[in-house]
Amino acid sequence: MFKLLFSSVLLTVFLDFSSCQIQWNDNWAFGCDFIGNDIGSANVPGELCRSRCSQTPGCSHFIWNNWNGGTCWMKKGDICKSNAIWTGDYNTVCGVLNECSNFQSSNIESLKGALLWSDEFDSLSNFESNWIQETGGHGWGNNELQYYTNNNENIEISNGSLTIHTRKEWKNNMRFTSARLLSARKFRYGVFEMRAKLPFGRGTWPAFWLLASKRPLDWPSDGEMDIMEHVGFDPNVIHSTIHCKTFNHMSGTQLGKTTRVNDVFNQFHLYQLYWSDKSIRGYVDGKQHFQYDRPANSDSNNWPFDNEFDIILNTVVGGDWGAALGIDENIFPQKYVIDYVRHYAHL
Ligand SMILES: [Ca+2]
Repeated sequence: MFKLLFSSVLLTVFLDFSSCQIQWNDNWAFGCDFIGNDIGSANVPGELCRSRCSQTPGCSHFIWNNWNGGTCWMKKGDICKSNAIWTGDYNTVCGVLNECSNFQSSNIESLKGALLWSDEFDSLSNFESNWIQETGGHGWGNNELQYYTNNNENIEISNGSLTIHTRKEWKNNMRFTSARLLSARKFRYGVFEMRAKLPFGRGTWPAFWLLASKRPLDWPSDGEMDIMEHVGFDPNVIHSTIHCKTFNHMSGTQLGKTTRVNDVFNQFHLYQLYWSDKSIRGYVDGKQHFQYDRPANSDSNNWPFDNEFDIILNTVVGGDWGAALGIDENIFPQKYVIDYVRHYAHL
């Protein structure tokens, strides 16, 4: 959820043009050219390009068909959608993260153990004991534009669901109101699952994430695991990301993946995370799209993920990432409808 400096994030795709197979160097592709393959059809109507992408030296034969401040979308052969990192040098292009090729997906159901905790959102008293309703409007480290309240107008428990209502209304000098829920319980490891429908529109930024419980928090060193983030200007694209001292967006090194989902607004989808002392894996609807394994030389810089974490549910309005393409003020009010949040042991 902490996002800064997205204007400097680029994706470049390296391809072996002779076979149209990606040559992988660890998680990064290399071999930069793409000749004789028509990828024009990969362009998704209505998505955005950033001219700078197509100007990257040495990589003129591909099309940047989407740039959204951290994610590009390209579809050809085994290439899917990926986060990418720009090293800061226009002449030093990076690569598409190894997402589809050579990716050994695991079955989340086979990794689920006993159900340890859940909130099915069918009881107001359970809800009130399970969640801390964080309030305030100080921008939350991201220049966010909402004031979080604990009012019924922003938080509703009804029909077995939690709804976070995000509204266009002034509150304590902030232009919007919304809600942010912090789990009362602390978690270490397991399988986390949320079934939800997301708010719609440019400027919204709903999330389901885990943040280190430690206070005072030393971010990013204490760690963050974003199970689901969605920015309204890039509809139906789900981001799963980890941050720690070694890998975080402050230095452009955060590790994450994205996946395109059919209609996150009107349909419930499952957003899932597997977290053990060896691996962190992100899933949507049971399909894995992200993995970060404990490094062989793990330390607190690259693996702060043995401590307790809190679950956070919230909808941001604006923010450095969410408002990267402005805010459509005509979309409000918006709903983030959550059927349940569950925590299982992991196998
Ligand atoms: Ca429910």
